[in-house]
Amino acid sequence: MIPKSHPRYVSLMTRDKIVEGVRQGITGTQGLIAQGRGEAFDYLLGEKTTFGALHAEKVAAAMMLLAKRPVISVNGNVAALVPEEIIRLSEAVNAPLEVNLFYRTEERVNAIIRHLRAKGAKSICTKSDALIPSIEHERAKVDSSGIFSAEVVLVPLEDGDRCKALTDMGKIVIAIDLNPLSRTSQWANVTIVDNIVRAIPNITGFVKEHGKLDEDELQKLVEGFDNKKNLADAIDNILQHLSARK
Ligand code: PTJ
Repeated sequence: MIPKSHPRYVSLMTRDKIVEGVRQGITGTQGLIAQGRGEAFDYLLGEKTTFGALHAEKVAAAMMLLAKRPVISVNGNVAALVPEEIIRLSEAVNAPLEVNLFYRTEERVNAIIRHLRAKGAKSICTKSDALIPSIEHERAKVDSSGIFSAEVVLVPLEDGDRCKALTDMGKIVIAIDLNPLSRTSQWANVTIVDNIVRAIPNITGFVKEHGKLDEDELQKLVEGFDNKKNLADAIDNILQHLSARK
């Protein structure tokens, strides 16, 4: 048992959630490696939400509210780390959840659906009757009334190929990825360079704030967002954080 007074308490508890996800058959073993990579970037960013990430989260909230058909993609890491939080966001923006795995097995897809339902999720797209064009085999499978026909897709911890394929389909892709250099980060329309455990509650918070805004006001928040600049700022944040530690 890790005491709350431990200086790395939050990081260690997050790690435990991923380990528990693997134990429950929700998270893939590769999810442990992904979490380690994420942790390293989070460390370089100072383990806090930067001003740029907060802005991207605000834009993401507006985009999801503006979308007629937003969908939230859930993988094994997301299901282990932020199940309640992702359900809350899904309800706030009226976006169904869809389990979409990189290392897909039907067993794990069903385990995640059961896990989300047990946590209270009501809106989950569960068919796998469509394919993302140009993606090979299992990880191309999606729901025709979910990701396949969505206008805006939130993809936390996505892989680069699928992110590109979704943008090629004309969708607006919002990624959450602590690595500003990843192919996913580069391909997405909006990249939130933040830890998912902070990003999801922040987006939901902005959705609540934006609730009072009309469509034109939401549109103004979205207009002019430049993802290249957003990513360059994230790299600057890392450099500044490192220089301050010299
Ligand atoms: O459950 P599955 O089968 O869909 O598999 C999910 C993983 C995440 C294992 C799979 O998509 C994968 O291997 O992803 P990658 O290629 O390792 O990419 C994950 C990206 O997410 C990396 O750029 C990490 O830096 C980033 N990342 C990891 N943990 C977090 C994170 N970003 C935000 N918050 C995190 N907690």
